[in-house]
Amino acid sequence: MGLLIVTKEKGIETWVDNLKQLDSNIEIEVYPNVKNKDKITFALVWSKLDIDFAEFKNLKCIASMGAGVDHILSNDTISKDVYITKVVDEKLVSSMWEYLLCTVLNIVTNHYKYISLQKESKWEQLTLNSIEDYTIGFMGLGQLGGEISNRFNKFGFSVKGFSNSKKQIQDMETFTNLDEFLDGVDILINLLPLTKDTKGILNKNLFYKLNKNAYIINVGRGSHLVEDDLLEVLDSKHLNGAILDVFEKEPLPKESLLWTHPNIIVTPHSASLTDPNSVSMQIIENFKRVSKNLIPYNIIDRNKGY
Ligand code: OXD
Repeated sequence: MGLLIVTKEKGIETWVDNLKQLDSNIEIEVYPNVKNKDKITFALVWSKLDIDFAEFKNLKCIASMGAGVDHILSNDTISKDVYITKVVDEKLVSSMWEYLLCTVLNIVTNHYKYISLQKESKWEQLTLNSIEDYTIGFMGLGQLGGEISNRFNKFGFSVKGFSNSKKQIQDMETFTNLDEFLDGVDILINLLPLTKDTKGILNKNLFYKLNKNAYIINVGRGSHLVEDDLLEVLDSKHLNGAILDVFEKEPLPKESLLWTHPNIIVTPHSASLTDPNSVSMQIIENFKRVSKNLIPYNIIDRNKGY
């Protein structure tokens, strides 16, 4: 029984140390330096890598290092019998909540606009707004979206939620019809999973259904957004701004127009990051479960894509 780590990102040593501390007998290999492929029963995967999972004949489970699994599902070498799991972790929820709260309050208090005005040494008092003036629309009401939309609701914002299947969230209007959901939204937050149905969902057509001067916050996946459409609608002045944490191509290429657009804030996929210290325990638990032929926790539905 062996565990394989597959990632292009840094931090491999932290994962290895944490996993070994929890199970000193565990055998860990790091892709692509695999001595014995037949020993691997469990893979812990982050980046989209050109790996042929079919070569790992005894693989039982592929665990995402994050909440998203699109990087795994885009690999078509995974047998139907292999479980795919995602991370469910309170720390992911709390860091995403802090990022979004800070972003939304910067919008409400005009801080993004004041930063631009300061660059031109311009003293200009903008209209004072308050949280009651904004309706936030949450796309995606899963573990992150469900909990965080509820926190915004309790904070005093008017909140609407959209999801593929109907969700009940206390004191919140939820929709499965996209047009009904978009009507009246001032700040759109995307936390949808990336599937064939949601790819490109943040497009021109959708932007024009939001209130004039609305903001887009994309913390889902880069491929949800049609970048050229966003630039066009920002320049048409229908949208006021966009805060983007995820991109079609990461790291965002130096020549991307998104870096320099005056109404776009770019952050480097940092809204919420998996903390190996917090998550290693659930990885070990699932590694042990599949070793005993038990179903792992937090498996995703491959047909739905999340
Ligand atoms: C995740 C992410 O999927 O960080 O957890 O994007």
